Amino acid sequence: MYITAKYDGPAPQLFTSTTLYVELTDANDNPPIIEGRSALPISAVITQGSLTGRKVLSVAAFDADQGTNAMISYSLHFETPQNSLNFAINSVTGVITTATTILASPAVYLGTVTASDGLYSATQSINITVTTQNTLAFSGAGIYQTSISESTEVLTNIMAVSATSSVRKTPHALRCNTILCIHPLPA
Ligand SMILES: [Ca+2]
Ligand SMILES: [Ca+2]
Repeated sequence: MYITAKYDGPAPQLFTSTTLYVELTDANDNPPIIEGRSALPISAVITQGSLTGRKVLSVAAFDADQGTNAMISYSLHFETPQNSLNFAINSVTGVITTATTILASPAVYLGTVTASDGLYSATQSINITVTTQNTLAFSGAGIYQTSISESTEVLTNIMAVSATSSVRKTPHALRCNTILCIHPLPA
């Protein structure tokens, strides 16, 4: 913009002008906004035994300001503080990963992700469910041995083996019993 000065004294009248440069700087007047923010928790499911560094979920936010006023830092807090030992959030990317091998199961972790620009912040609740890993194992060492006579009749039972599910233990064990038989050779 231009500035003009005018001399109103006795003649002659005088004028002079100069240029004024004004730099408009950004003010931090916009809060971070979480993309797809929901009043309900964002849910994720992982399996018991998930190793350290496994991606669980991510939260992203944008900010309409510029420069440092739009720089967002993410943090993660759990309702039960010691659960923070199990998960970590990348403060720059908002990606949540396991921070240890997840052994607890079944379990539900309730937490809140905060996106902050240093002045304003936005939050999103999260819900991480750990499901039990179901494995099936033969009883004992899983190695079986027996002997039969060469004259054993066809369809004679020679041995029973069993396997147990890790999910359904006693008294409601899921038990699969298999009878090994001698079958006739295919025609
Ligand atoms: Ca901002
Ligand atoms: Ca601004």
